Parts: sequence; C-alpha cells; structure tokens
Amino acid sequence: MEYPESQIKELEAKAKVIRRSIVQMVARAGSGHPGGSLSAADLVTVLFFKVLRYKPGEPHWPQRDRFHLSKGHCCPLLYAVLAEAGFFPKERLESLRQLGSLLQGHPDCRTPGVEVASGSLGQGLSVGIGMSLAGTIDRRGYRVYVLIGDGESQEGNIWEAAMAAAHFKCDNLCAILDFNGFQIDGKTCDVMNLEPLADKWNSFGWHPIVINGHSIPEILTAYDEAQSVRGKPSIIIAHTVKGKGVSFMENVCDFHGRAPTKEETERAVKELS
Ligand SMILES: Cc1ncc(C[n+]2csc(CCOP(=O)(O)OP(=O)(O)O)c2C)c(N)n1
Repeated sequence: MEYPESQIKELEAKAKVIRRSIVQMVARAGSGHPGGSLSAADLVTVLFFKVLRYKPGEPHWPQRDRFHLSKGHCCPLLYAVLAEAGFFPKERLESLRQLGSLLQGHPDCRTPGVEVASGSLGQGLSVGIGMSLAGTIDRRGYRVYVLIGDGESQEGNIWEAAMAAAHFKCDNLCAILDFNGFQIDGKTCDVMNLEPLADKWNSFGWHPIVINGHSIPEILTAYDEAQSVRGKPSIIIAHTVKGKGVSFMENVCDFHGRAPTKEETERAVKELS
C-alpha cells in the first residue's frame, strides 16, 4: 500500500522527538537503557500514532488495543511515547527512576498506559497470549502487540509461548521483534545464535514478516499485513540498529545500559534536532 509522503514525514519527525526524549530522560536520571529504546523507537512510534486504538484519558478503556513492552528495560521509549500520546504530562519524564516516581526503572502498572509490569525477560509473550484469549472470549475486538528483544528471544519461555499462541490460533496477537543484533554484553549471534529466525517462527505456526525496522513505510505495511492474517499469530522481525539515531551510540554495546555524560547528551540532542 502507498502511504502519503506527509504521513511518513510526520511519523519520522515524531520518532525524532521520541528519541530526543529518551536521551534527555536517561541523561537526567543518570542511568537507564538508551540502546534498545532507540532501536525500537520507529516501531513503537508508528504503533502508537498510526495503529493502536486507545483513549489517553481512559487508560483502562476495555476495547483498547493492548501494547506490552516485554523488554521492560526499554521503558524510556514507552514513557516517551505515552507522554507524547497524552497519558500523562511530559514534565513527568523528568522524574524517571526517582524514588516514588510513577516512572520506575522498569515498567509498573501504576503508570497510566502501562498494561503489565515487565523487566524479567521472556515472560511478555505469554502475557500477550492471555490478553489475546481474553479479548476473544469477551468479544472485545481488540488487538495485542508485544515487543520482544533478540537477546530476550534466547529465553525458553518465548518458545513455549510461540507454540501456545499458534495452538490457540491467536490471530489478534502480533509480536514485534526488535532484532538489533546486540544484547547486554555482546552480539546476539556470538552469545547464542537465533538464525534462521523467520524459518523458526514459521515452523512454530506463526506468520513472520521481515522488515527494516527503521523504514516507516515498511513498518506501516507490516502492521497492515499482520492485521490481515487469519488463524495464526504474526511476528514482525524488524532489523534495527541498537542506539539508532545517535552516531556514537549506534552498535555500541556500552550504551545498552548506561546514561550519556553531559557532553554526550549535548551532542546527541544536536544530532536529533
Ligand atoms: C530473565 C532476565 N535475565 C536477565 C536479565 C538482564 N538483562 C536485562 S537487558 C538484557 C539483554 C536483553 O537483550 P535484548 O532482548 O536484545 O534487548 P535490547 O538489546 O533490545 O535492549 C539482559 C540479559 C533480565 N532483565 N531478565
């Protein structure tokens, strides 16, 4: 499908705003996870500003589409998007990781827009299956999206969920795999190789869609395709760059879980302006 150029430009601009928020938020907190937040920024921006149905003023609206951030350490991305979407005031982003703040270092369901706590990797897809089945049983008509990491995909629980979702024909469920090639301390392929990944998901009974996770048109097309699949769940395997958008963070493992210094923050913000 063709998408209007203006829509693509608008989403690209929005993703830039989100990336800037991520860097500034983590810098202010002095800790956090910028790398995997930046790599998934385009995927989650398009999801929230083009695909999901929700009411920011009514976070528990029963018909809302569900988004679950299974790789919970990337909550700076989720918080930036939720603030931009109007779930809470943007000034609150300044309180990331402070004691008593609504914006904890890993997601907590007291934060408006956060569906489920996360941070212990591997569990989110199973949570998504529960949401998917509940939606079908209650005839709510919503869809469920779960963002997982490539390092996270080494967890056995992911593959149990893969089997179960296909068994239960969860076609309202879409996993998004942020395949940035890195995990906490190295390349995913060196720690435990995942390839051939699309073949694996296909053999587990899923509909895999492989894309460039920084191409807005490819992301839009993938979400459209996932929505049209019947009788099986879909997974968007998105090839991304860890730290995307900030030159000195790209593919640098150190920025998995460290805040930029004051000078680095100034440089990053300039690049994202
Ligand atoms: C069960 C569990 N084991 C270990 C960790 C510690 N941990 C946090 S992030 C991370 C790496 C995750 O890699 P990936 O899923 O690729 O995330 P991304 O690169 O997108 O940030 C690990 C091992 C955890 N949070 N949960």
